[in-house]
Amino acid sequence: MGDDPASRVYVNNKKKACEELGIYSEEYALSEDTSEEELLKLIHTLNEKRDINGILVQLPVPKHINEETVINAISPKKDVDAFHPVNVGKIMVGNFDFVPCTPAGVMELIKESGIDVRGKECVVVGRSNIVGKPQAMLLLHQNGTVTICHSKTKNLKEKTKQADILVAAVGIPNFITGDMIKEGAVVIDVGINRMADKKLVGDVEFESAEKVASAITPVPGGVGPMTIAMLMKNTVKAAILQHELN
Ligand code: L34
Repeated sequence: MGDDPASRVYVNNKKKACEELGIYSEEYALSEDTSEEELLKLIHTLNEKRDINGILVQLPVPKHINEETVINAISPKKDVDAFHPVNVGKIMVGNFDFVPCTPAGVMELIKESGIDVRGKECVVVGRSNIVGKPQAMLLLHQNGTVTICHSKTKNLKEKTKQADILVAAVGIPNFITGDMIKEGAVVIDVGINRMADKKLVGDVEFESAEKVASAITPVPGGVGPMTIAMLMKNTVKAAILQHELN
């Protein structure tokens, strides 16, 4: 909804990924002033449509829309973002169908890099419902020792310095600097901050961080594309599950 330029880029990337994979997709670009009622009506229609297996409302939504109401309206079976409370609960329990795309992408990067999470000190900076909280849970499921830090955390540097695996998801450009990172740590940068000159910058100051990290993700070209890959994975899974259930 609306015309957030970042959302435009992300949604276009998602549509492109669908095309490349042969996943049928529909976009409903609703104007900024669309009512919540209208949005909910559309979601209900899509919930019932048999040829639609996944539904995603790109966030953020305009201020007059209650994000929670919208998320709750999506059928948990089609909730490829895994934002619905039913899916959030399943993630907490550890028996889940869908994994939220960004944290799932982070886990995939860790796995593909041959990094074992078991017993490692994992520090997640940021506690959003979309990234920080589910990220901590996924790391915990892999037997990491997880600390969640946020804006009220005291002595943040002391905490981040402990991390074998550091995930930055605060949304503040260059917030994590090299001096906050332990030698040899794995640093994963979830932040995508658009600077005045249009340049994309992560939450990690790459130049100082790469000198101490054993592995680090860039922005752009790091977690962002993984988010999209995981959305595709969830969508295929949704289709399989729905065909088995129907
Ligand atoms: N409902 N809302 C819902 N689901 C999501 O999973 C998202 N998210 C976040 C914002 N709102 C959402 C995304 O899709 C962030 N996000 C996202 C998706 C794709 C990319 C970044 C964030 C991405 O493609 N990043 C590219 C560069 C993009 C650019 O040029 O701006 C990269 O290389 O990081």
